[in-house]
Amino acid sequence: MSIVSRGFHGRREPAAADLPPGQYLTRDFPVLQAGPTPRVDLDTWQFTISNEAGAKYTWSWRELLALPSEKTTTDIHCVTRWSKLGTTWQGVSLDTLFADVETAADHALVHSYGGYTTNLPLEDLLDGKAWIAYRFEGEDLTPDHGGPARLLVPHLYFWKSAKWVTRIDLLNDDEPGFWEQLGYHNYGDPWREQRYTDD
Ligand SMILES: Nc1nc2c(c(=O)[nH]1)N[C@H]1C(S)=C(S)[C@@H](COP(=O)(O)O)O[C@H]1N2
Ligand SMILES: [Mo]
Repeated sequence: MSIVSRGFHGRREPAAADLPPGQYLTRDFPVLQAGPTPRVDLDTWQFTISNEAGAKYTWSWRELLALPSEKTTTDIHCVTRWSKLGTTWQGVSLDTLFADVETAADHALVHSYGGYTTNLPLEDLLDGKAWIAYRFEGEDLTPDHGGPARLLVPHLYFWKSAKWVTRIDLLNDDEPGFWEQLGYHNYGDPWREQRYTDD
């Protein structure tokens, strides 16, 4: 009998159908990032949406926490081929943050503290598909996983889920982010195995 129960966190046993092509299952939570973990002070933390006309919508940490939050349980898929099933997050839906934002733009470029960027279509941030997440498995999100708050867009490869998120620029013309400039796919759908530019 094993002392460590596989069902310890209440996760279901995975079915092969839960894994996108070329992915393997992991139960750890690897830390992947291009640079050091930035130190982000909650007193000066800001999240801003900037529309294509330059209008800015900004929230302080206190204002973010005052917004209605959601809990979501979802699978995440890293382009380096690990997938983690049934992860539970809490945060604010981008639908809530975009409620009063005036825009006709189609593209978003997400910016993080530390300079990381990633791009995606604005529609992939809306309709219940993305969150600014600040809790993971019932605990405050740790700095190595993007705390105090990260973007969570689980239907795309996990590099789109920018850690230490601070700004989303809405753009009329698409602009590639950090990994997208370095040869990763512009969209990154794990189910279509869109890893690299020409996939
Ligand atoms: N700011 C920032 N966000 C980032 C990254 C990064 O380097 N910097 N790496 C991305 C990549 S490639 C992955 S797989 C996930 C990893 O998140 P984790 O370290 O919490 O597992 O963060 C994504 N978000
Ligand atoms: Mo990644």
